[in-house]
Amino acid sequence: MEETKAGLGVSMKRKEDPRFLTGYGRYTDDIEMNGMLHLAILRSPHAHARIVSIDTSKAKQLPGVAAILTGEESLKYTGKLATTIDIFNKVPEVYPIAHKKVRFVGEPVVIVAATDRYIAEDAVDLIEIEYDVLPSVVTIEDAVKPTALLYEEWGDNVQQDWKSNIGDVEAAFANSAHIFEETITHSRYTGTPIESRVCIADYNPGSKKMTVTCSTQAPHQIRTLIAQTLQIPEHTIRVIAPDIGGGYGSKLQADAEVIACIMSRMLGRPVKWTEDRVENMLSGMQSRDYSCTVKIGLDKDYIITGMQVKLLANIGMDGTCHGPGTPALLVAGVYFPGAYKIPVYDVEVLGVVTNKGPYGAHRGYGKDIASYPVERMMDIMAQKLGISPIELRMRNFIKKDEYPYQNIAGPIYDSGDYEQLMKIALEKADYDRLKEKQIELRKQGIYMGVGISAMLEPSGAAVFNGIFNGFQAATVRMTPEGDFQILTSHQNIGQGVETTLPQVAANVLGVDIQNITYLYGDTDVTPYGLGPFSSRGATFTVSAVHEATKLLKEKLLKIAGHLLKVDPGELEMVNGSIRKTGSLSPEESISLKDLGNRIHLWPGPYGTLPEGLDVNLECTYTWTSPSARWEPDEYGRVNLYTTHPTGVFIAVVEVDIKTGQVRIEKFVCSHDCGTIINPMIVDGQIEGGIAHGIGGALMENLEYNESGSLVNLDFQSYLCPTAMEVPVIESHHLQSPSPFTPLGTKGMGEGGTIPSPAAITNALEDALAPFNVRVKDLPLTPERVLGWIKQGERA
Ligand code: MCN
Repeated sequence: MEETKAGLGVSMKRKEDPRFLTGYGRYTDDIEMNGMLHLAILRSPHAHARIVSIDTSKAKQLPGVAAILTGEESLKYTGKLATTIDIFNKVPEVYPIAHKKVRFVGEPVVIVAATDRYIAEDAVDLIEIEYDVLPSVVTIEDAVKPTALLYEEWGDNVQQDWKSNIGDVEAAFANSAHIFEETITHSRYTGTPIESRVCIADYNPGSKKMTVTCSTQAPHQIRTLIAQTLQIPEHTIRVIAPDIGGGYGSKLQADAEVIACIMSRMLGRPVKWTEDRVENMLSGMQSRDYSCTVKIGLDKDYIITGMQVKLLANIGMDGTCHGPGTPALLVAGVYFPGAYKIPVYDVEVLGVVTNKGPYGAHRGYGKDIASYPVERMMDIMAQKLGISPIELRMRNFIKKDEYPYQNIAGPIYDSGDYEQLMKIALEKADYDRLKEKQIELRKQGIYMGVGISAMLEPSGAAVFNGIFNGFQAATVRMTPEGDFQILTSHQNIGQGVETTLPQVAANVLGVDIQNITYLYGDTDVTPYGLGPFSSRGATFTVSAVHEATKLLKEKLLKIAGHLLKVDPGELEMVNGSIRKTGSLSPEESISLKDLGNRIHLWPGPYGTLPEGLDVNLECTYTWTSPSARWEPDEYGRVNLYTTHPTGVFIAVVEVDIKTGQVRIEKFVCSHDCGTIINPMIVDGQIEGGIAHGIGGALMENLEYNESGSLVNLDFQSYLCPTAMEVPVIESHHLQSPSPFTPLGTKGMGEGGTIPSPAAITNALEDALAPFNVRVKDLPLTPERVLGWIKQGERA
């Protein structure tokens, strides 16, 4: 039976937008409950210190204070924080509330519950704590020396140390015509969702059930983590996630959420915790912050002979329990080869703990780490060889007919065509004209540059909680009125799934998406699943919805065939009806409304349904990745991602050499995420992703001082890009369907962020070529740019 294509490839306006744009979005903080208490968290002012004593007596006297809990006292109610992801790393013993020792400025030390937030904050001010301050470990160098140990039992500060080598890299370098080596660094930055984290925990002492309403990307993950941390049965916890104001990976953890549960269980009352912006900056998920040494050999034709990478990352006080951070380094470790054919590969990944804040997911999750150093190297090598960076990339790209392609480190790339993407991007950006214009402008003292970066976005990952989880379930049901509901665990975090998932079902059912509702955000209602991270939606969730809808359609056709006395194989579903293919006769057609109504409310005739067919109009399908593989192959390699979108991004910048100001004139990208469901949403995702990349490249930087205090804690000192800094972004699409998903779709929500810092940096070096500028660090602030112009350090 032919499926209609009505739902796919159509730029439908987002169904969810009217409620967001008119102020009717309902967020956790909008919820008030009878008898609800409010939490304030006393956080450590020191990066590293022993807790000597805590005196809460004065705070307890304050009218309105209901309870005060220290870390030591909390051990009656909680175990250590459960691990979000645990692969090839040490797991520290960290608790929701610190006891004995604090390890970062902002770590929770004492919790106050009071009748309102003001009283709770006043009580926090009355708590007296004596600390024995310890030397702080702030930089990678401090950690390696080591200046002090964060977890004494480890004997060092290394949380992750992973190596892999395939082939003899030294021999490859010995036989190379050219060898290049650079150390490339990236600053620390964070996701900054508009809505910070909020949680209401409501323990019912009668039913012994905990209802947790919170701003999370992944309700089921949070439920599992809370159950494991509090060591209570998971079925006694219900997690509800209302509308959420962005996630970007920073809403996957359960730490303060666990604290809210402890307080509610202690008090038998609902409690609310609303994170303020300072708390979000201090203890939200931080990312990047690495130094990466890349060595690449080329033969006489500039073909890569081998690659060696040593990645050293500052993962703060923890990268496994507060958030799923540390394994991002492993993702980088296997994806440095990127868009290129690398015959010999040697990689070492080292993640060291320091007294900076927790390390977690942030749009890109290690694929950005893999991209930036290598895409910078491509330009640096081309500059040094005096050849075009386009030519160098074209010679080394994986070719279209080589897919599915196994990257030397293990991942299996599904499909793509980098050469074509490069041609499209160059043509659409009018590259040759831009380079001519660059020469003309330089004569006028205007420094414009063009930078290229190839994009690879592994999407659809399959790991959580130390286990392989390569599946996603979806339920699709028909209502008595003949409309449809889709249920999955995939949270709407602003990426448009209330529209695109109905489009996927509409494509199978041939109905309008207005007749299909997407339900999510309640663990008591939806099937178990991991939610949106690693852009797994268009890989896992879309595939599960597609298959579940097909099952339901098959059932509906069988029932309709029975009613109409027509073989189901001769029926079609069009415009809200099932009819004999091509027939206009009312006797040979039944509307979905009539069908749904009769089956649900008027079941009489269905006693005569064919054997084996029930009247339950609800189908669930669990889709499993056909390519993700947890068992290592003979070289110890695994394949954790299912699909691999590709692209070529071109940034055009202008640099004011008097002020050092970098202005991005435009971004042009060619992009391939396989079959596109909604081109308008995909374009919006690319734009949002590029805005994130612009932030990291130009302005966002979590600045820690020598004693480990974060100094820029608000949006006046921590700058995020606004409409002023985000230029016109043009996206052009190629569609190489993935052979690993039923519709050929690939996830793409992080793809804008991954390549843009390298495109911008390459453009800046191109603009400032006459000054021999070599970029040393991000972000590209005016002060730094002016310094580099003065130094002119390009070798
Ligand atoms: N899509 C499509 N066709 C494709 C691929 C995707 O139409 N071939 C659509 C999808 O159906 C979905 C959107 O594009 O509506 C993004 O899909 P996908 O790439 O599958 O990503 P997820 O749904 O898994 O969302 C997660 C992803 C990630 S990992 C981060 S981080 C992120 C992001 O999406 N955070 C976001 N986009 C965000 N957008 C907003 N507004 N806010 C965030 O916090």
